[in-house]
Amino acid sequence: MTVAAAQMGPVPASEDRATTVARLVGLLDEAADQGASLVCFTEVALTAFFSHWTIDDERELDGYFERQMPNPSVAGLFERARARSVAFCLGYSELAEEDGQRKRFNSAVLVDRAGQSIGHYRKVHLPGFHEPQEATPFQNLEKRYYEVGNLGFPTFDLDGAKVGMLICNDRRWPEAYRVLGLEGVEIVLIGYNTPFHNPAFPETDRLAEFHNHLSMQAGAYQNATWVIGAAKAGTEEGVEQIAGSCIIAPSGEIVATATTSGDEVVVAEIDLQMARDYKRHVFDLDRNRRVEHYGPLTSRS
Ligand code: ING
Repeated sequence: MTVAAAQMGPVPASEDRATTVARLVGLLDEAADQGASLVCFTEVALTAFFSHWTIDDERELDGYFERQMPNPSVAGLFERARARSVAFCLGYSELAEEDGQRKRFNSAVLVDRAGQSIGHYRKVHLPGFHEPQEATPFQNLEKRYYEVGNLGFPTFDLDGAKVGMLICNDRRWPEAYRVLGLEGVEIVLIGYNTPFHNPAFPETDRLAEFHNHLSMQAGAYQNATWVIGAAKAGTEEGVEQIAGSCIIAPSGEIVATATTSGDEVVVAEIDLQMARDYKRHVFDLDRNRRVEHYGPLTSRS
């Protein structure tokens, strides 16, 4: 099948949803024109990555969240996808009502080629802090604005492929891929908003792009799966974010990558059989894993 990573340039805090959704529709059209039947959009694709600054007013914060998915502001994207018969994954900030409580998640939805939502994921690994940090050029307040996802790491059947979703920091954690790998995942869709600069550990800034690809290439190879990574790139509200959107094979090889830090579609034809071959001939998890020795992985943090 032909798949695409739909990289976005910055989404200014001042940009209205209609403008942003029009950008997403344009990227979907461009991917469909190149034969793609699955498009991976980025994390928090509908707004600026507001976790990079302090918001004290709850109503202002609510403005960055979606109460339903789909909803009128994104209907155009769902309709266009159905018209072009293209499935997609979309990252967004979710304001849910659960057990009579408002809960906020950094979420992603998987939509099939008929425009129906068939998958839902809520980011588990929230980096950063709950309290604003002193003397840093920007914040990461995901622990302040979002709760830890409560849907686990599910997989979904899409056009004969087993598909899973991760979000940003999740891609740095081998456990996240492995749960999907145990389900036989064949395509992992990952959106990310990643600054070049880590205020707490600036020595690693020069490696931001290397660590991005390293994490996803390792996840792909070690779980014999295709990985599609889609960035929100460029300088958004003063924060310079890496690009590097890419499509990675179960061999760990990057088969296609972005060459800009703006809105860009990265397309590749992938063969699911390659994932099945790596599962069978390299890892064969059922035959080779020794779970009797892995206890600490789930009993110690
Ligand atoms: N952003 C970053 C990411 O994991 C980060 C945060 C950057 C953590 C670099 C550690 C090192 O790509 C999000 N949104 O998770």
